Amino acid sequence: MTVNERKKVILYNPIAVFFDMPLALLAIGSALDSEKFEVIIIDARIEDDAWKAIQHHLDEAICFGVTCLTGRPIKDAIDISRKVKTHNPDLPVVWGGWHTSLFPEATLKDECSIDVTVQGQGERTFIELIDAFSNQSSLVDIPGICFKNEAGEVVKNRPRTIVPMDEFASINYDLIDVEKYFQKKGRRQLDYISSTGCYFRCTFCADPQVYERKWTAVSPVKMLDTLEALHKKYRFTDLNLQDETYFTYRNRVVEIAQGIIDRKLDFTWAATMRADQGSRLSEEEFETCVKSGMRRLLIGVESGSQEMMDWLKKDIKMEQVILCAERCAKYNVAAIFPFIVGFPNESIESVNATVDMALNLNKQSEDFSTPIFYFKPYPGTAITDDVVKSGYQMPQTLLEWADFDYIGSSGPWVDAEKFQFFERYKFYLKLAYSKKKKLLFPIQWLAKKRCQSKNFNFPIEKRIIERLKKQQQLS
Ligand code: B12
Ligand code: SF4
Repeated sequence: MTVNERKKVILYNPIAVFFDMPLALLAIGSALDSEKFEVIIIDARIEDDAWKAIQHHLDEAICFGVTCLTGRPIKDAIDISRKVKTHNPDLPVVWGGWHTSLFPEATLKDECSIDVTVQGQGERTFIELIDAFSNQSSLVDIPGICFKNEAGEVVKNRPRTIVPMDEFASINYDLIDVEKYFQKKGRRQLDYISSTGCYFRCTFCADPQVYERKWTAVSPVKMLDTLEALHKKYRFTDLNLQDETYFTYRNRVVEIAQGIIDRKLDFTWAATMRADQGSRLSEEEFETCVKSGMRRLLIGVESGSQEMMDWLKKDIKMEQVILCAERCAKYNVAAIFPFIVGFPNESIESVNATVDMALNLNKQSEDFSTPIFYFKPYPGTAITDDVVKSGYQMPQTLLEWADFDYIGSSGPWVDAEKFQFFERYKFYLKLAYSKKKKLLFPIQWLAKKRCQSKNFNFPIEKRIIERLKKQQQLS
């Protein structure tokens, strides 16, 4: 088969915030045999006119694949899928990703432009789907999908067991314009994911439901070979590891860090760390990570109250968070410690503990930040299942899920007074403890006083700074 005879597979990343590389599409696109299929990734965040770019390939395509998170991306994904179906009614439209993993059948029932939804890990499933489309064979034996049969009925196949990541082909970043992402990000930062799933059981997270507390990862040597080749090719200066829990196995992480040092790969890296896993690293092992370029960690704390952490089934002790913070401060590693407030029935003591913990962490290093989110009942989580049982009404249709982002809102369990307090607290924490700028010194001093006394009345500095920022954005 010549290159021109290859069948086209179009993959679409809907409009979203930030410019993380479309790792899901890269993963499923790289899994296909490049001798037989030409994969075209169209990312609405990058393309000036995504629909025009899609149309260009539509008549030669054998499948249109879409990746979709719950929330706003759904709206754009529906619009584009409908256009594709109108233009070419026979072209199979496949949706995969977190939303269809959580709502296999409902997504198909609600939207007639979608033919197949994929659940969980997609690489093997997509290979089998594309083979079936190109041979016009049946979908009944493909695990991990839900599809509409010829009678229009929705059929859910058996689930697919997680496949070890080492069995997959390496990711082909040439499927995207890497330089364009570097430009949009404003830095030569490569996104990469080295593991799938998670062993833990946090009750606010969908991972336990989607991956059934299973985990698989690329082995250290394969990962190092891949990173070395990618570094040579793209000259990235920073690696953004998107794994849910990168530090799952201490030996693996240390071997990779040591490999980066030995191979003299000159880049920094950032990853997510569970505090229990971080605290099990010896100081020497932590130092090896630092030497290999570890520059920033994201350590989910969620609450300043141990009782609340236990209720969330985080399986993390506060002392472990404190130890990780001390290490980061000592070795000048930046850290983001996200918190969540506004869980259903959260006590005032728990909220206060979170407020104090965030302040204490900020005091430890100007490279620490403590974003505070408001709890939103994302689907597929144990807490959401519980609130639904006690009568909480979740969105019912795919279109309603598209409106489910609450960006900028306080979520269902935070009243207006608390919301105002936290919006001010977050602002003053950031102002007071972020890197010191000489000019801002008096304002930072004042902001510190405000945070310590929790007094945010008459927030004149906030208004002035926000107004100045708005003017800057306009000009
Ligand atoms: C990068 C990222 C983002 C990026 C999105 C980039 C993009 N492409 O649009 C940004 C920063 C914008 C983002 C935002 C948010 N995110 Co986010 N994010 C991630 C993260 C860290 C990595 C995603 C990724 O690239 N994974 C790597 C790829 C290879 O895995 P994957 O996406 O699961 O894809 C596999 C399968 O799902 C499947 N598949 C996926 N798509 C398709 C398509 C087809 C056709 C097929 C066949 C298969 C398939 O095959 C792939 C390979 O196995 C994940 C956690 C994680 N590690 O996955 C959270 C995660 C997806 N985010 C999550 C959440 C909650 C959010 C936010 C709400 C956070 C917040 N508080 O604001 C927001 C809002 C999302 C929105 N509505 O827009 C949740 C999922 C929620 C949900 N139900 O959708 C996750 C799982 C984190 C978590 N454990 O809670 N996020
Ligand atoms: S929050 Fe993190 S550690 Fe907890 S279940 Fe989700 S992915 Fe795993």
